[in-house]
Amino acid sequence: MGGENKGAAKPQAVSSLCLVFSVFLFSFPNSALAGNSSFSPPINYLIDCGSTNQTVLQDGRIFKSDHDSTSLLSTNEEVQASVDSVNLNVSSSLPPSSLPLYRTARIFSEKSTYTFHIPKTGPLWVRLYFFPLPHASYDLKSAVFSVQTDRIVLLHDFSVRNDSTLLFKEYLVNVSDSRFSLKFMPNENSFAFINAIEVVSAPDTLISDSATTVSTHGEFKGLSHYAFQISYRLNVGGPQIPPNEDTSSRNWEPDNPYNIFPDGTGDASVPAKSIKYPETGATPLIAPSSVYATAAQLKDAQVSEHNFNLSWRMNVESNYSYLIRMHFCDIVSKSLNQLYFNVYINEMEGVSDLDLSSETKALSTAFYKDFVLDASAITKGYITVQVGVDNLLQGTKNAILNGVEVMKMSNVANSLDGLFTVDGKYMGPSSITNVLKIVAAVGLGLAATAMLFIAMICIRWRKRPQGSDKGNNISSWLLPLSSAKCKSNLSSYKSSKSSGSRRSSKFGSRKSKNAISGYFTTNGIGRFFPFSELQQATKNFDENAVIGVGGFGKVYLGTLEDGTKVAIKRGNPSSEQGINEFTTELDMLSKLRHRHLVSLIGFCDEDPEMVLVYEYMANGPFRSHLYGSNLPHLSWKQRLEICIGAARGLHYLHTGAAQSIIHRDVKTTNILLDENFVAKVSDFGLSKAVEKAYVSTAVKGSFGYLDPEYYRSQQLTEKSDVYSFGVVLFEVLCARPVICPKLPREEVNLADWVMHQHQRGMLHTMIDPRIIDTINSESLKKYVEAAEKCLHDHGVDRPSIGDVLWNLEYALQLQESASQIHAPEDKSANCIDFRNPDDRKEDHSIASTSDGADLTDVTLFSQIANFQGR
Ligand SMILES: *[C@@H]1O[C@H](CO)[C@@H](O)[C@H](O)[C@H]1NC(C)=O
Ligand SMILES: *[C@@H]1O[C@H](CO)[C@@H](O)[C@H](O)[C@H]1NC(C)=O
Ligand SMILES: *[C@@H]1O[C@H](CO)[C@@H](O)[C@H](O)[C@H]1NC(C)=O
Ligand SMILES: *[C@@H]1O[C@H](CO)[C@@H](O)[C@H](O)[C@H]1NC(C)=O
Ligand SMILES: *[C@@H]1O[C@H](CO)[C@@H](O)[C@H](O)[C@H]1NC(C)=O
Ligand SMILES: *[C@@H]1O[C@H](CO)[C@@H](O)[C@H](O)[C@H]1NC(C)=O
Ligand SMILES: *[C@@H]1O[C@H](CO)[C@@H](O)[C@H](O)[C@H]1NC(C)=O
Ligand SMILES: *[C@@H]1O[C@H](CO)[C@@H](O)[C@H](O)[C@H]1NC(C)=O
Ligand SMILES: CC(=O)N[C@H]1CO[C@H](CO)[C@@H](O)[C@@H]1O
Repeated sequence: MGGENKGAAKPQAVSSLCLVFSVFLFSFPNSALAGNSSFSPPINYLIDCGSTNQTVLQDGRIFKSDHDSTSLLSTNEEVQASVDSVNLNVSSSLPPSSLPLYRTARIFSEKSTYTFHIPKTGPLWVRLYFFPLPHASYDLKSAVFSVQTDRIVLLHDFSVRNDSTLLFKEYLVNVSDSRFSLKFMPNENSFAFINAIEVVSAPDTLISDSATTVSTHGEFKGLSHYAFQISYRLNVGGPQIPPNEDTSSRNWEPDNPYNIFPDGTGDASVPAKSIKYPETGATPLIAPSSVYATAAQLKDAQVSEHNFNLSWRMNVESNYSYLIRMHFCDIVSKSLNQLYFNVYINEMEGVSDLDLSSETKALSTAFYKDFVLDASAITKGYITVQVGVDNLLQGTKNAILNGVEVMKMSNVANSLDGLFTVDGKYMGPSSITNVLKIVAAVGLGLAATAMLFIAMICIRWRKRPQGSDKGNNISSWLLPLSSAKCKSNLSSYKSSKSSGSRRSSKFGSRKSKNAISGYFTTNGIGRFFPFSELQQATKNFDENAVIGVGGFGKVYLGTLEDGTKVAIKRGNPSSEQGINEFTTELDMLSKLRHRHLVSLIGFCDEDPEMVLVYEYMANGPFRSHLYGSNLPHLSWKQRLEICIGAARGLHYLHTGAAQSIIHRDVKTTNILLDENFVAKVSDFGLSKAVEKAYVSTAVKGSFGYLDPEYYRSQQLTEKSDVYSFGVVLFEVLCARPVICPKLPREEVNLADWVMHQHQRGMLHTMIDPRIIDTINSESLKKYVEAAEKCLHDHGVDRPSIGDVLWNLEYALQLQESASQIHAPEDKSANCIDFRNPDDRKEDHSIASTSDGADLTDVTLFSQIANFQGR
């Protein structure tokens, strides 16, 4: 772990709400500050882990909470209720100057993954913030864990033992996939934590492929195949340059702590404006002009003695190679061809007679040089960088250095911490070879013992990676959570259910109903309602309170004593199907908790009444916002967000619970919208838990949405839901009923007709005319592509709902980025007040919490989504 970067976090005062606003209104995220030379990262994920609110730093950067980043990052939101997500409120134990990011943490007791969309491949900064906050049930100082990307091990068996140190780790990784994941893997019997994460694009030109090898002076090729950890980044001869003043949100430390003979060093500086960049070579993205505008040089007295090196020493970890980048800019000479000096790294000559004049052809012009220092050349645990007078040549006796960066390079195991690969394979000197050596030395007599030893090693060996992999694979989305608790309770419920003969009487035997209520009480999932309370809540089931009718009976809007509005489903005792659906729904909902599933508040089972009580969804069914009512129409972005929410709910059903669950009745009337237009999937009356790969069952579902394959074969799979969801997607795009008997025969069925029209290139004739002009064509393309795949005849050809979800999110990003490009005023003007009301409404639907997060969603979106605008 070394001493690298400790305490590199820079001081920040607490930002008050007032400050939040002023920062927001009058300054813009880092790129804007840097003016012309700015780089707006196409990927810019800033996450304050474990916080409930977004966090605005003084420099204007906004870190979103990982709870409400759901529009950007997919979440398995089951985690919200979990003990693993803990908000820590201990501002007292932190240095007052520390970044607010350190004030909350998220704790993982199992392997957990953050997954990010990567719209543009290339180099990425990955920045991690750690601080072991005190916590009642977790001693974060004792946490031991690993952190990995898909290919690179960033931290292995890592722990933060010192609770007076803020730890900041910065990496540069190359990403060539459209997804990037960051995995937190606790060691056995331990857990992991993280305070904040940045995943931000780095300029493509940042690292070129070649450098000079210090020990051989040869060329080192293939740098782009390495991952790097930033060990040091020094602005030599000048002050700290904080992230908001850098072109790529980097922090540059002052060099004093590393200067070995500071007495011999004089600082030089010029105004940053006077720094020029050459046509080829250094650019503002390599280092901002403020780095080149300051330098260390020899003090006059030392110059006259001619024999003095300026020297900096930085502790590093042995057994890694390092990329060392030195920045030069001749701001000390009066004219060209006066300054010649030597550059040494670990007492080896890096460059002799470096002549900046011939490199840059002008004074005050930026220049940098990359060196690779081989692991074998680091024998004492540090790197020394020196510049010194070249006594052989004429000119001024001086030497300068403007900046230096030291970056650890990934090793044979693709690791930046240890010799284990991401798969847990050990790449060091083989321990088995060692054992064999022992065998040879000790002789045959001990061979058997040694063999045993080998066997043990092998067994441990096998166990390790598998065990660490298994963890939890509920979903690839952000923050998966164990469903173990659910499972154990589920099985007990299952057994009690099968032992009680539920269908023997109208509502099942008393015994099974007791089992149900017992289940609820032990789990605290729902509340038991006395029937009288529900009578009161609905004014004795007043017909005027009816908001829907289902197979089992009617749904009423009720108001509980505390004023909470709820939807109350009252079973119809005369309907056998109703009872079945009723029990299925109770069964399903009691094990499912997800932000995008309508949740059950409680129930009542006073004979003969059986009533379910749900959260009330103020905006009703999605369909009524599409057609057939006078409600205002939804924008394309809102529709996308609702579809994404519904897809997430279905994805959770298919993959998130102990068993895969097939909804079987996906349609726009079963997608309900809450007061913020957050979509929730409802009506589990027909749902089936899948025990085996296929379930053969009587065909049920809704006409127009029904999977033709399921209809033919009666084999039910998750892909039937995917089909229905594909129909929903076209219904949303076209805003017409899926079956419309009044139309000419070939147009009656939406799914058939839309595919037909699409094949003829006539899709535009079908699109909802109210929004057609606002849909970005790329977004539309992606969306239609996804919808079309869902409607494949054969289930196997259809994507999983997870893939559909992914594509919808991508379509949303494309729409977002397009609106940023076409409406630049939205970006530069502040995003609160000058937008039209329609747009503002959309933002509310993004914000999943009511705490005003919509304010910043806009900016964050513009940063994240603006990947086309470069
Ligand atoms: C921005 O930089 C480019 C070259 O880097 C230059 O040509 C242009 O004039 C600059 N624009 C402004 C507004 O400074
Ligand atoms: C979240 O932010 C809102 C308003 O910005 C504030 O009222 C609330 O106290 C914050 N909550 C927390 C937990 O900091
Ligand atoms: C944190 O704790 C302090 C007192 O210890 C309290 O005043 C403050 O409201 C708490 N903040 C949050 C966000 O809970
Ligand atoms: C923790 O860090 C502080 C400051 O960095 C240092 O003074 C102290 O010795 C460290 N404690 C341990 C146990 O390493
Ligand atoms: C890293 O990215 C560069 C371009 O950004 C690419 O040429 C190179 O092949 C990548 N390396 C790896 C290992 O993916
Ligand atoms: C400067 O450092 C190099 C390498 O460490 C050394 O060979 C040289 O003698 C030093 N020069 C002076 C003047 O000390
Ligand atoms: C470096 O590697 C060598 C041999 O692989 C090993 O003996 C040594 O302990 C390692 N050093 C460190 C600091 O890990
Ligand atoms: C995790 O899930 C992915 C995709 O769902 C699958 O390919 C992979 O094999 C799973 N891993 C484990 C360890 O179950
Ligand atoms: C039977 C069973 O495992 N019940 C458990 C259900 O979950 C609660 C708390 O999560 C446990 O206390 C019960 O033992």
